[in-house]
Amino acid sequence: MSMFRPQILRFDSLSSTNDEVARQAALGADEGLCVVAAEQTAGRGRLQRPWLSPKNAGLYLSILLRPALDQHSWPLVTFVAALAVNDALLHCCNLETDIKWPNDLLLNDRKLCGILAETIETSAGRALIVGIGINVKKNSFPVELESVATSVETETGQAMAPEELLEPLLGAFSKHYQTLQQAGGNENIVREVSARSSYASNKRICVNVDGNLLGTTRGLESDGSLRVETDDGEVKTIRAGDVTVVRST
Ligand code: BT5
Repeated sequence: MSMFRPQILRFDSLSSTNDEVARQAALGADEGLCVVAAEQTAGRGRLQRPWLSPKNAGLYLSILLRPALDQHSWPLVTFVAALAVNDALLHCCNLETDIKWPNDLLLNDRKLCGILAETIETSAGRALIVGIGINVKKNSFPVELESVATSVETETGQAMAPEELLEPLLGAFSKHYQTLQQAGGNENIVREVSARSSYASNKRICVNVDGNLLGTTRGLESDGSLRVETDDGEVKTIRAGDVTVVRST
């Protein structure tokens, strides 16, 4: 089992912390490299969607991993990151976030954090980059996103420096990453996520696979996939997708 030892590099401004980690990984950087930027000029979400990252408003970081894990366990590293952010926000800000499958943390149904995991091939083998964006200050997103986004400051009424979250986050990341690498790791991580997620079970959702799939969530598989029961009773296993809540009328 590899021990996760963070090595932090800080930048004033980057296009995207994931891109900088990819660049360094190609040069042979080790697991544990952690790139933090005060702002991102081209922060990304999934499917090339933007992640708005104004200067000193949020915590923007990416972690390089070279997991000695079975490939099918790699998606669970996104869960490790979600648990770490959930821990850090609880300990630093007393905020209890809801983990929304597969890669968001919500408060009052609004997004406080997004996670973007990407794999890349390097001469030292396949590597995983886990990017994390947390809205800390009120100005971390524009008014247009107010109905879907929130920040630590919005929720607590208190402004804090984004960097204050970094050490607790990395400490928690290290702990959960270790759990993932131990016997029964997948099941233990999935159990933790399920306990901190209102989305894992009995949530009416719509997910954008095969057009739009409507159903009720029925738990997580040990590889992190989401089980969804459609209205005709069929249970489907979803590996990736965008989930929206369906409110009963
Ligand atoms: C995500 O994508 O939520 C993953 C975001 C990952 C960002 C981190 S920051 C450090 C690292 N470097 C990067 O370049 N990225 C990572 P997705 O689920 O696709 O959500 C993207 C959507 O969230 C956008 O289409 C917007 O609607 C919304 N959005 C953009 N900026 C936001 C913000 N600051 N707060 C809340 N929502 C935002």
